Amino acid sequence: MENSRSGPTHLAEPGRHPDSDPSAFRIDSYLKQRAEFVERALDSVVASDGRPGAQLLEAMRYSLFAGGKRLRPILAIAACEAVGGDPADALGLACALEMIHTYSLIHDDLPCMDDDDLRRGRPTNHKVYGEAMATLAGDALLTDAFIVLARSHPNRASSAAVLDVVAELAQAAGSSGMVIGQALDILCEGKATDLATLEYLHARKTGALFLAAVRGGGLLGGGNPDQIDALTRYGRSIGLAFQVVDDVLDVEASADQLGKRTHKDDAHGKATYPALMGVAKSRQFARELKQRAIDALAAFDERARPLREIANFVVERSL
Ligand code: GRG
Repeated sequence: MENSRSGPTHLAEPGRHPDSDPSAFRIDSYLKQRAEFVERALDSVVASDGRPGAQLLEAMRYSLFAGGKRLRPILAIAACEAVGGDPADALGLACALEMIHTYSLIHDDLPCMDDDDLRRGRPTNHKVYGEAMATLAGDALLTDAFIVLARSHPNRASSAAVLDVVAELAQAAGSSGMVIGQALDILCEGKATDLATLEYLHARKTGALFLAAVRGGGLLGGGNPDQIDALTRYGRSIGLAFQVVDDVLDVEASADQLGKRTHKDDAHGKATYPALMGVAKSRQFARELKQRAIDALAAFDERARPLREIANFVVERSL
């Protein structure tokens, strides 16, 4: 009988993890190091092992290694470090978040959803592998994500805490999180939508994964209830700020810059922050949200510096 731990989803030994010398902190090198740390782990958990059906793994890896910013996994790791945990404690969650995020992008690009040809500067998954294989690659990434997380063994968290994080991630991804957000996005297309509805939609479609990242990272790092509460406030603000900036970039940036089609929100009749409050006010709102996120971390020490600087990165980014 096949070993239940074999296959492409076993989280291998993480290997050397990035060091954190607070005196030499630079956000760009922090983001690069943590992204590489996650990518090495992803390479081992979604690895082609020569079994029949290798094209499925190829399709999964095509989108997984297409050059994403790895923001959600980095947030999980940064939250874990902020409460005193080791980056490796959040590595299973980090991989799971990126796998779920990648599945959502593959499915979002399908002809039955946004029907996009370009993502992360490359042809979309279904353009290369066909709709059936792209759908299955997304399904497999979503499902395998939970194996990777459930099999992780953080040093500072109990099995019960890992189980809580599994449930929170499922909730963030499913019918009360990202999927309902996507459904609402489709249902609201072409209809008058007010700011409260837009915020409700985005808290689910994109915000829920950000929140699961920072809460999960904090829980796996052994954070106490006050710390998790603060991370929850940080996660809500940063998730919304990310989306406001995403809407602004869709209006202001070029397709070359973003590696995906732009101006599509308007073309699809979607409600956006720039459409409802204008670009300048949207940018101002994003900066207010950044400040709220940073204020939520007031009780944390220097170990929360990456989270504070990520808040700035999310709001000032250009891609
Ligand atoms: C199909 C269930 C299902 C959900 C799709 C997230 C989503 C829901 C659709 C993606 C559409 C979209 C562009 C949403 C805006 C926010 C977003 C997720 C942007 C892309 O995230 P980044 O900037 O991407 O983190 P990278 O490529 O850096 O990983």
